[in-house]
Amino acid sequence: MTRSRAALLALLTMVALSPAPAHAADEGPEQIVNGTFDTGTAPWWGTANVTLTSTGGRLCADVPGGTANPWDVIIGQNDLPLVAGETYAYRFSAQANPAKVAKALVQLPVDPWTQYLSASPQLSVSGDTYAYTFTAPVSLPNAQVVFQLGGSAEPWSFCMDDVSLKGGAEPDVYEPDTGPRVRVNMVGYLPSGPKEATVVTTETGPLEWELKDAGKETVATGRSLPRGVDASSGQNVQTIDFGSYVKPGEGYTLTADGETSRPFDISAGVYDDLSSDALKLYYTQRSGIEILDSLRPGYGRPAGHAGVAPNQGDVAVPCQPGVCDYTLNVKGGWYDAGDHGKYVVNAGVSVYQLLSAYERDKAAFTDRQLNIPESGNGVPDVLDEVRWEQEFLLSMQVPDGERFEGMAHHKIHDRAWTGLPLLPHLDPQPRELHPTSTAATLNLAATAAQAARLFAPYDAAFAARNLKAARKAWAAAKANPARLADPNDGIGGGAYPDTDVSDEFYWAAAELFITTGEKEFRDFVLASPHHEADVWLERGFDWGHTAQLGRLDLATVPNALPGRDKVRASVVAGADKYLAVQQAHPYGIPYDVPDYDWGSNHLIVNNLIVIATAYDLTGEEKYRQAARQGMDYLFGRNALNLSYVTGYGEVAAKNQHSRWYANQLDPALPNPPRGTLAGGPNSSIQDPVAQRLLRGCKPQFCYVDDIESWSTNELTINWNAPLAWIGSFLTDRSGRSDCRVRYTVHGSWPSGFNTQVVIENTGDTTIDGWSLRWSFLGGQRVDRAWNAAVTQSGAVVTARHAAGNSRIKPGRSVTFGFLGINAPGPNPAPEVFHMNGDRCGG
Ligand code: 9MR
Repeated sequence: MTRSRAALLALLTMVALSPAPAHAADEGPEQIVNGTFDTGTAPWWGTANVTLTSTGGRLCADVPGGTANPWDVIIGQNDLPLVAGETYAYRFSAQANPAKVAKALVQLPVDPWTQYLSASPQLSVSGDTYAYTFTAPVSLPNAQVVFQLGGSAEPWSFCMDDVSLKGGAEPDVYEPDTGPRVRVNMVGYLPSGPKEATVVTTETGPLEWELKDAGKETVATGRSLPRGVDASSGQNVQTIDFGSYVKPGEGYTLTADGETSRPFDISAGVYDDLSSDALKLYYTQRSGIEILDSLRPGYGRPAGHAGVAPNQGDVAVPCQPGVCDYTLNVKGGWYDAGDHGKYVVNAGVSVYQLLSAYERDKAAFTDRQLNIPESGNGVPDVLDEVRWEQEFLLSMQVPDGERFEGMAHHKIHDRAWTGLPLLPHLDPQPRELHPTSTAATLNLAATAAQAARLFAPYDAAFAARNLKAARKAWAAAKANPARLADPNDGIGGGAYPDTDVSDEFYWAAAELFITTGEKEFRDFVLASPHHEADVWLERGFDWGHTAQLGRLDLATVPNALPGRDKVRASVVAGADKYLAVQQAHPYGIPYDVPDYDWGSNHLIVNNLIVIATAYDLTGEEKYRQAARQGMDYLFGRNALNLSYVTGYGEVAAKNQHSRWYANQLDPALPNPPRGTLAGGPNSSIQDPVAQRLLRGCKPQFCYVDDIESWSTNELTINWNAPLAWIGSFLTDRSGRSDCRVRYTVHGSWPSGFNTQVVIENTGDTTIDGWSLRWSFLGGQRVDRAWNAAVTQSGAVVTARHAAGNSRIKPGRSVTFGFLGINAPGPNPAPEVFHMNGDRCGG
């Protein structure tokens, strides 16, 4: 909140303040969450100048001296519901050393900070208990309780316990509306994909099911499979398999146990827009640039943090006091999530995954795909969008000649947390650079190495700048291998701490090796404990677990690592593990942990990405089918009967936590754009809304589509990135075709190379006319070709048959060749070829 000011200006509309006792109110329901501090200090917050600790079941803080006003130091809790006319009993015990007078307030959380209770308890060294009553003059869903502790010349210590606000209405017992008990993928099923649904029922024997078309005609029937009680939901469930029905159509429903599912489609196009929609979020997350309403109707807004008041950034951002004495221009980049912070480690994993989606299938990402300001510049839009963030990452690197030169600052954000809603350009908080960290530095090294090879065909200078920054970051990380982010540095922005950065080292070395082919990086990769470890955690990978990123790229991007077959096999082994988990799960989720993590939805997608990669590596259909099936969970086949992607499915999340897509708080603002993934169920429910509504929840139920539920319902750049990746995989409808390609570099010299390509027809019908497509790793170019017409766009090369070799009979082959122009860096043979749209081999 813009918590620290303005209390002086507040209109004091205190109502009926009187000393205890307060019998009636005392018997009312408790409104404070965690007033006994048995489980740490959440969801209590403090201003940037105090650190809250839970000591011996109390909350304590060292209050700094030298502040002028009571509101210069605050500890508080938000989102307390008040009901007009109700009388409340407010109690707490507190202690001060030396003795002090504090202010205890119950108030409006925003300007004019109207106070409903204002007391000035005299705190003693031995400690006392305080009790007050007041009657609320208004109904309010989000009052705040605050202790104002500032105004003291000397420092002092403060402790409190048993904070209680009783009275008002019994909190509603929250019952999510979960609709019909037959749970389907509300977006739809691919005709050739698996088709399963889940029925929640008390029945333990098989149930009859019917599939009906839009005209209510029954088109298929069968019996469900009892699965017993599912631990992730606590529900007795059965599964329905209607995979044998393949006819495309809209408005199908499934009926079982007297319940009819929400409607769904069967269509080859169900995922056609998913990747683009997921990618479009990044434009409206941009910092430092005006968002044009003409490109995103309803989402236009002025540039945020572009050096225009009331913003205090990001063109010349100082460090936190004592951290550095220079300023950096770190304008640009994407806002991380619903806050205005920009965090290098989270940016890193996001850039990685978007570039990885592009690198997997370069031809699928085109210019003009995303309707962004750069559309039409001849560069695939995804690269333009990623560049917006990568430029920011480069700007976070410590300049030459400064201490920690070459390292990256861990993050830049507001000095104190702000409230909702708050458009980026209206954020008045001072912005600060936080210390450098090894993890951030390695994220920069990894993504800059990736960018160096992927931008090479479009902007050689930018590619070279990235490679230079990557090398410098690598050297700086090696020189400072254990500068860890402070886990307590979480005021005004997330901490993103990580105690083990050996996985970031492995990932960065892998990217640098793929891009340069150099021995130093190869040796580092081979010696890393992560290289042969089983990195496939059941919980998935994320910004803090990045060995998997290196492993996936070493397996899929052409490179000359010794023992690469084993790397590829290890990805397939990981996929087998997730596949087994998914098959055992009655909801088909490749994630089965006793407590769901923060951002569980993206962890699930990341496990699906491992499965999808196994399909790319082996061509085995079971992996593709499993990747498809896993999406059902996100789109409604779940305990809440909810789609977690905005705009997808009949009932979908739409109030993800954000300061600017804050329609739930201000109807003049939009909801998050179509294609925005919600964080999803989080068993730890750290925010007050979730704590009030969801306590004791089974994992799948630990979610609420409320804008204030930041621990279950935020949107982030690192959650939409895997969604964009898997969306692209799902739209890739290429089958495997009966061909084999041998690509041989016969000779190379400093400026060029000579290549022969042999296409063999491994099927039993004649190929009549062919077009072969592949992508170069870096900036290589085709100069001239023979026996084929070869064209190139960016990294994507297309070779079409010549007049005399258009037909390839079964068992026969054709040969063509070309002279290529070398780019700096290695020139390994491409590994993925598409013939007439379908992937060769399998
Ligand atoms: O996604 C992050 C999650 O893995 C952590 O457990 C959590 C607590 O540190 O923070 C999450 O990241 C948030 C970040 O701290 C601030 N911006 C919003 C992020 C998503 O909620």
